[in-house]
Amino acid sequence: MNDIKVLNHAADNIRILAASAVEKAKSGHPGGAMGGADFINVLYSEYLKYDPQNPRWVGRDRFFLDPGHMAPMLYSQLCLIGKYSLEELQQLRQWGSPTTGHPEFEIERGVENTSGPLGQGHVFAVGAAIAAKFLAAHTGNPTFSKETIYAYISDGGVQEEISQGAARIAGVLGLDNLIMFYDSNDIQLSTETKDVMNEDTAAKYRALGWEVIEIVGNDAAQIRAALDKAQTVKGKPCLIIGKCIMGKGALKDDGSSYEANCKTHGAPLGGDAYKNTIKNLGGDPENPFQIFDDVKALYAARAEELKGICAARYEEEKAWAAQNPDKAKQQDEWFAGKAPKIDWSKCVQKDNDATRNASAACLNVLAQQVPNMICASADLSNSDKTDGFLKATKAFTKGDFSGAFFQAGVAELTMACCCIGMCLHGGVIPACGTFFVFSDYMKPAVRMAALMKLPVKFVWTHDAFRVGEDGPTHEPVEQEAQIRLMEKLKTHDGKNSCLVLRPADAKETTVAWAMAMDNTDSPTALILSRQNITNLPAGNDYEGARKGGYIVAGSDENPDVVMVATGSEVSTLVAGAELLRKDGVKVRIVSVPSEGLFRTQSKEYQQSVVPAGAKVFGMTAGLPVNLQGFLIGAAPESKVWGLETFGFSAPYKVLDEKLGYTAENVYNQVKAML
Ligand SMILES: Cc1ncc(C[n+]2csc(CCOP(=O)(O)OP(=O)(O)O)c2C)c(N)n1
Ligand SMILES: [Mg+2]
Repeated sequence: MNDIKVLNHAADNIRILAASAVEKAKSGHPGGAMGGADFINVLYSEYLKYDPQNPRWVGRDRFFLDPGHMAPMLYSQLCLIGKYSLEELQQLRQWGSPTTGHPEFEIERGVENTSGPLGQGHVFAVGAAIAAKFLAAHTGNPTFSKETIYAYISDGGVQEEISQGAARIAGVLGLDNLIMFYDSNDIQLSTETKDVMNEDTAAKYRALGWEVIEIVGNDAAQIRAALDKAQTVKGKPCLIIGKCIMGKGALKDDGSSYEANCKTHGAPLGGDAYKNTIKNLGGDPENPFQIFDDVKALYAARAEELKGICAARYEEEKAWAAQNPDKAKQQDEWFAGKAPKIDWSKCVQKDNDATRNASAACLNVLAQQVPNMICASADLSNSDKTDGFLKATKAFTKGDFSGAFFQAGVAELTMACCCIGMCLHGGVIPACGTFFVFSDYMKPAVRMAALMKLPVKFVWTHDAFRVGEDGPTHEPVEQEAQIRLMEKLKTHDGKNSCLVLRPADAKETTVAWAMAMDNTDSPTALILSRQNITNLPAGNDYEGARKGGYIVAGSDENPDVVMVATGSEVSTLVAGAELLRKDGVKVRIVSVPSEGLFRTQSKEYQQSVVPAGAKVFGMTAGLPVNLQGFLIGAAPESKVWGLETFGFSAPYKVLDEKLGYTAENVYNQVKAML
């Protein structure tokens, strides 16, 4: 047992480092970091099980930070365990520095998730806890049952609506491998918490099925007792509510208390206030970036302890692997994150089917062939057709994770963040479905998945106004344009941050799913139709979809017009082309499931599909902007037929007529161009 005095000294050390890093950067958030220092210090010095030599150890405990603005606390803590140097800490928020303004996912450095948008970080922890339960059930490796997922949430995260979904899911599924610390410091960015919040948070979480422990969050002994108790809780997740003091130990320039003050939330303490604070905490304002000797000794001793802890766990893992060599090999493959091998010949598509049904056929194959895949739906599985997956497995229930389906309830953002958390945990491949129009509720998570390069699969059906009778609330118009912006947005290594595929018929859907499974670098979105779609012409080379855009079979040589579309509009163009050909017009049809991917092909290839100067006619059931990229360099007569208003409530065939998504309108529009 460590001396409480040493623990307090270490927490003060974190406070000094955090406040000093912010002071040096002249920007950042010292107050929260100083208040949370006691908890994170007790966690890392006595509880968190990880292998300093092997940061990717699959059975490690994981720490998910929700309030990314508390980066100085995390970096200072990780400094104490040698993951960042004191020099790097002094470079907080500077160009090229690993100590970025908000933490960015980097397992080697001990950062398990990117955080910044409040609320998402703790939901990643829920997803990771689900993944650990799944892996325990599906591999039998005892290490996964010993893993604890820790989350750290603050007032902002509790206020974000997503916390409701996360708490519900964790409670329903009885995630007793999840321990969350709530840094309840009564202060937030611009107000005191009481001005915006009067809930009984402890009662709320208890009502949702959590064990709740309430403590003084700056008392190391109470933190230790709470963590001890939390480890013993069975059948439910545990919340430790710590009443913390914002800016603990901070003094103003006149030497009076600067604690519990909003001003310390997001600005350096400044000048004499900073100096007084560092002195008050036992540091040297002239040379603040130091680790105290007793703190070094504390963490050196913990490193030794961890050696023993890890050695014992590795022994257990080895014994399991020796008895289960096939499973052990499979587990290694799962954690390597490589694309699984899939025999797509087993996927039989019906002719002229809706692409959501085609997706169900793919998902059924995946459920049978990819044993580490988890599919989710936000209460639409029979409509978004993720039930194709469900039919081959069963849903998770409290205490039983032997299935592979995650019924998320009506909570799209929660579902998406849980899937991200599963990816962050590693070892599993998550997919999740809902209606495309409700992707609006998921965009913040898609962005985080894209930023972290996580291969979550988003399945969005009911892709256009042909939802029909449900009316404009359910008819996506601008959603495709929104999500395709994520295809234009690149990661720092120059790759598209997202792959967005809207396949043109059932068979192209199989290729799209194959592409989604092959894509291990970024999230993939599949945009799928509710209504049936006539197959593309016989002999179509669907493999062309892998280039993002390709010429559809039956196209004419030396065309008078190049017609471009995605999804179901491609078959509308094919129907229109028949009428045009009767008039002697030569037509090329191009299916572009992903313009983003198409733009990564060579200029020659792009030109071979849509030549410069060609007369181009685009058709999209979304905003015209979806295809306007194809007008660049095209003949001036070129145009895109799209939808520029909200949708309407009517049977979809009526809408096709009224809105001009017919062979006749294709004919008329193109004739007017020629
Ligand atoms: C989704 C989201 N909205 C707004 C912000 C901006 N923001 C950063 S911290 C913060 C207040 C957080 O208060 P709290 O969680 O209590 O942190 P503390 O002030 O205690 O450090 C806000 C509004 C954000 N980061 N994410
Ligand atoms: Mg707060």
